[in-house]
Amino acid sequence: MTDLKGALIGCGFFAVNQMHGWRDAEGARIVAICDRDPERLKAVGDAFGIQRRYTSAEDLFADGGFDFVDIATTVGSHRGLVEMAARHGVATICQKPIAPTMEDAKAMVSACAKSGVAFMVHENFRWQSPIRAVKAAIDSGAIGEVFWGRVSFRSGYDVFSGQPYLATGKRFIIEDLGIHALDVARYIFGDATAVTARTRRVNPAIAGEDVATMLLDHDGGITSLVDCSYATKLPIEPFPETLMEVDGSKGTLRLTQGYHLAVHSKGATKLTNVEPPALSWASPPWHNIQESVALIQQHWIEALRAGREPDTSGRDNLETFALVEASYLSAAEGRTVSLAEVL
Ligand code: NAD
Ligand code: 89Y
Repeated sequence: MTDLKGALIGCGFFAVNQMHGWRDAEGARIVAICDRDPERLKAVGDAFGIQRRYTSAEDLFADGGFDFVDIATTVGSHRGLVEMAARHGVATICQKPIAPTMEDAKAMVSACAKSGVAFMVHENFRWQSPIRAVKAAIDSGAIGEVFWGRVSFRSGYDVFSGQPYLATGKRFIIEDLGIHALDVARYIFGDATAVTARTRRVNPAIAGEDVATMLLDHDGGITSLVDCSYATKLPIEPFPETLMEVDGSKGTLRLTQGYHLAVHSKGATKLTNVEPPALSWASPPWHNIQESVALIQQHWIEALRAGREPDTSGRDNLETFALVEASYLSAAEGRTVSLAEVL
């Protein structure tokens, strides 16, 4: 079977991981790249040997010659670029967060649906192998019926040096990182119906909130706590590990720092090391995230070939983005917000 051909827009900080992932992927390759910054375009083009280079997305789509586009720009450009791809009938992947507002996010999903093109949000944390291991342990029935859970990401890592824009936005941790933890909560515990959130800014040098705590009511009656912080200085820095606690009717599960998974059931505890492999191009401590980039890309290739909706399709991601919107609204108004209010 011939490889799917892809184009990547946005050759910045994170796109390098995506380019590595595509280089290793089976069944797809990147044939063209685009960035409005000529220096970034050259750096990525030279590093990955891509000859077709564009500083304008319009020109890229006008020339065509690819089956899908991978949009790795920051949030402000997502809607315009996804709608452009839909107009050209090109299947689309877009980085998280899908959009700055729910109105934009819905318009993007609708544009792709109207054009009949596949649309996936690059929501990769649920593809991390430790998170997959948690899901597999729950699905095995070992801890029985789940009634409570926690998804926790607490760190003091300096994310601002690599991603300076994170320090300047009115919104920070929920939109940037909490969005992943909220998606993991949906993936593990099911869709949520309501959120109660509290936020706080500890670091005076940034504009947005760097601490958030969210209480979720899930459809099936599970209660979960999703908490994230970039103001937490621990003796051993855990970035970028997502930790989990799950209580079930027959046992418990704990994913603790250092990628240790403990499943306690029937009076015995099974300990497993679920550290993801460091791929050849990995740069620890990012290897956890980097592996999930490769896995979500492989999922996209399989879904596109099979004509199946990807797990983190735009449609699915509206539910995750609704949790972001509901969390900000809840924190601003000091009340519980029903997801129906923001969807
Ligand atoms: P960045 O600012 O380093 O890179 C973005 C690039 O896009 C820049 O080079 C910019 O010139 C280019 N660009 C912007 N608008 C464009 C347009 N209209 N046409 C062509 N080029 C354009 O940003 P980043 O840190 O690489 O983040 C990109 C996205 O990736 C963000 O949405 C961020 O949230 C996301 N991200 C995801 C993960 C993850 O694990 N999924 C991790 C980090 C960042
Ligand atoms: O942008 C963020 C993401 O998606 O994963 C980690 C990150 O790079 C910094 O919070």
